[in-house]
Amino acid sequence: MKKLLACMLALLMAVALCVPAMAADNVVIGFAQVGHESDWRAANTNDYQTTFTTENGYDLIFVDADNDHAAQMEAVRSFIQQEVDYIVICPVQEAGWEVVLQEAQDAGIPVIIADRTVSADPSLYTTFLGTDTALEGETAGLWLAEYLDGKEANILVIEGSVGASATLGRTTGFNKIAEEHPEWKILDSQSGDFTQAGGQEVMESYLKSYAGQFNVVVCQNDNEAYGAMDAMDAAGVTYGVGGDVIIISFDATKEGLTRTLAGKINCNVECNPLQAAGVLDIIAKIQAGEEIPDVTIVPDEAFVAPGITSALAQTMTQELLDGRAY
Ligand code: GZL
Repeated sequence: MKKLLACMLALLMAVALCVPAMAADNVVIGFAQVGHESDWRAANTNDYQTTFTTENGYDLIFVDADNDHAAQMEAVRSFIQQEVDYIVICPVQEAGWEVVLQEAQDAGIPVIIADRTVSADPSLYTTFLGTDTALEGETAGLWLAEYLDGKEANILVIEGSVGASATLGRTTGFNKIAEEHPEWKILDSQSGDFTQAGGQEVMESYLKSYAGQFNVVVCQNDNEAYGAMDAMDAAGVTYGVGGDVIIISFDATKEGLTRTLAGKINCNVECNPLQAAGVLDIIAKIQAGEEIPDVTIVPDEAFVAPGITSALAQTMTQELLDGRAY
């Protein structure tokens, strides 16, 4: 009998060691991430996973929705069933969130919308933390106006994922400035889905339809810019400082700024992915019963290639690049 009890105890201990520890008093967070479409997203995911650790008193239940809105709503419903303490959503798309946010609210679970916005009424979620993508789009437009100084622009746009607030914001912001410039023409604007493959595919199509007709390509993230560069390289079209085509990109990731420093990207508008600390601060305040803001905007800046001076952006240097956190 004693031997049997000893074996059972050893077995129980072995099982306990295999199951990742979810300490009883840790704060449990359900995190519904957009997917893994870009370098920016990888940096954003890593930031959450290295911030909300068990050692820091959190248990992060992470779901990668692979750019699928339905999968993301399913993840949120699973968090509700698991009775997590908080839900954080980086929404794939802006629309279609009313019902599931109401379910989370009915379950008494605070929801933090992060990175991208939703069109649902703000009363349906606790707070938003992210960047101002419309301002990012405006900054890109204002820089182009400064750089062209009255010259004509025939512009091709490679948009981000359809329906994503980052796409909608950057497009609205850039177009607001473009409308002030009758010497500019936006020839086309299609989605590259925030991926390198998407950027290459759209650029290949543009090179067929608009060969020799354009002098500016606006890529709504760095990965699309890399794809566009691949397509232009294959077609023998020059770009960047001293090239025939001006490239504007968004995100200012390490690779994006490396290519900006190399003069391949003329202007790169930052979108800061390091947002987990801000979300943690909000959760800590809620835990402590403190007031929290309805909206927290993570600040951005812009960068330009060497040889370009701008009142709107920093000129890239190796020192600046070495100091970048992502
Ligand atoms: C912007 C973010 C966007 C990035 C892309 O806030 O949602 O999604 O610009 C990413 O790189 O895919």
